[in-house]
Amino acid sequence: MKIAEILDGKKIAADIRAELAAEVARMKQRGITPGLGVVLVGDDPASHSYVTAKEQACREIGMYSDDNRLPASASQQEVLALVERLNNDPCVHGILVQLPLPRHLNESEVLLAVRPEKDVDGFHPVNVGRMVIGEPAYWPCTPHGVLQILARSGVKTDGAHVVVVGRSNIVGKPLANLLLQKNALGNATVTVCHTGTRDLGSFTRQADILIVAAGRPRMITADMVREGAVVIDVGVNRMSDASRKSGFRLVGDVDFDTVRLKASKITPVPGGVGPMTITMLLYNTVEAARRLAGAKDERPNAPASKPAEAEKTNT
Ligand code: L34
Repeated sequence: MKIAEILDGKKIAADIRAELAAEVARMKQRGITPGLGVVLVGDDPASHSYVTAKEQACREIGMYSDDNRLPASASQQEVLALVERLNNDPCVHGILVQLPLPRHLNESEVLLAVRPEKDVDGFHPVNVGRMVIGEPAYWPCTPHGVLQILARSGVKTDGAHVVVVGRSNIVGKPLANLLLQKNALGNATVTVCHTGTRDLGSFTRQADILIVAAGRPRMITADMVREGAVVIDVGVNRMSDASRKSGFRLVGDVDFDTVRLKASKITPVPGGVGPMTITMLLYNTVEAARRLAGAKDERPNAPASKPAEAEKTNT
């Protein structure tokens, strides 16, 4: 039996971060230091560790990060006031509002308050809309990271049948849309499955590329995967484990030990999609800084709206 090749997200992330570090160094010579404004509300331990990792990654490539942590009791007004300050801070080119927000807060109102040209998560409806119609926009970090893993591992999406399990606004929906687009990273035939799908396995077994973002530990078992499929596991589930110092270990949505005997390529958890999510946030923020500094960008997914235009649409 052949064992799947591991798609090393950590290594691909390190390669992209090295490219970004060089770009940041060039920008600094022109007097621009790309800056990320961070908003973290509450004390969810996973969110804290992701945000800390994002800020550390910023510093490692020479970027500036403005760290803002509010207590779980923070009011909607406090969060909105913080977002507004970051909107108006010229040192901040991108804004990250880490999700989920505590339940008493109105998440969509907060996301709508972020100026679209600083919306490096790609969650503002203006960016979502632009992405869906194929206009230049900030692509959400996890979906973009998945596309980069595929592209940089030589996995062709063109003409492939990609089955996405999960329909969240931050992963499944945008990923399905990006994969549909007629460009080098897309042009796939896309099937989206979710908790309402009957006989999930009958769909997942048809996948050339199976991408799982359902948030259910080890839900994809070997019998649900076609021999030779490429499997991307977006799940990061914390399972309690008394033998670990942290008290938990990370488990994906894919049953790695059995699926790796069936797939041709597979991402591990940890060390797969997670590090790419962080990296694409840096990428989008460097991009935002270039744009806000007036640089023209020729890349296919470069955000095109001028700050003034984008501002109009945000009112
Ligand atoms: N606004 N909220 C906003 N943007 C995002 O892009 C996110 N996401 C998701 C949750 N909320 C968000 C993240 O940042 C998930 N996510 C994320 C980021 C990083 C990692 C996982 C999820 C990550 O680095 N995972 C590591 C293991 C980390 C650990 O040890 O806990 C990995 O190797 O998978």
